[in-house]
Amino acid sequence: MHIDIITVLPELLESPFGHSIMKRAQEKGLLVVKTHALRQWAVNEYGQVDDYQYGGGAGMVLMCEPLVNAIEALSKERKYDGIIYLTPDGQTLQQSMANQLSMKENLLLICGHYKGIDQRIRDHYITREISIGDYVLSGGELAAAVLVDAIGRLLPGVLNNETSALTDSFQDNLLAPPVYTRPAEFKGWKIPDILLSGDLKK
Ligand code: 6GU
Repeated sequence: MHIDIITVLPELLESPFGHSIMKRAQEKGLLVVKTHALRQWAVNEYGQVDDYQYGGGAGMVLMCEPLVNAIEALSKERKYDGIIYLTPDGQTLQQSMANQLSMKENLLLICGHYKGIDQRIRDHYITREISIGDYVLSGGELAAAVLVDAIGRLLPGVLNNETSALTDSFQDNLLAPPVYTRPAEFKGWKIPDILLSGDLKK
């Protein structure tokens, strides 16, 4: 799977995919994540990508032109199965949505910032709007990181048996049981006897 991310803050997305399972998924060639700084499509030499909103009101809005140029440039490289805008007023991310998206080949994620992006981009390019919960973040980057992690770990071959997604708490809508590791007693706190019984089924 190939995921492109357009952002005004590529630095914010350097670390989330550089460790653990996301790192391994990329090393195995199962996942490619590329961030693209929106500023390379700025409208002037000052690197401008945002402007005041019509009608007044506080906060800047990401402009049409840099976003259109970014989307068009990246769309020449590959055909996207979805152009997703991360926004707090989008559809709330759920496991079923992650499952569905993990079956796509190419995704383009757009991170909003400040007051968001010009509505015309949403009207003409965005195929899906996703939120990661009912609270407001400063930008879509952290939400994009959450989405990519949720999708990436589902790609066939990314997880091994031990970490299989099929036993995840939310995969079957059941809560996972509590887990313990050695020692069997710590500070007088004992693990449940049944775990020491040697009976795997129980
Ligand atoms: Cl996708 N973006 C922002 N800015 N805030 C959020 C969010 C997204 N999801 C929950 N809060």
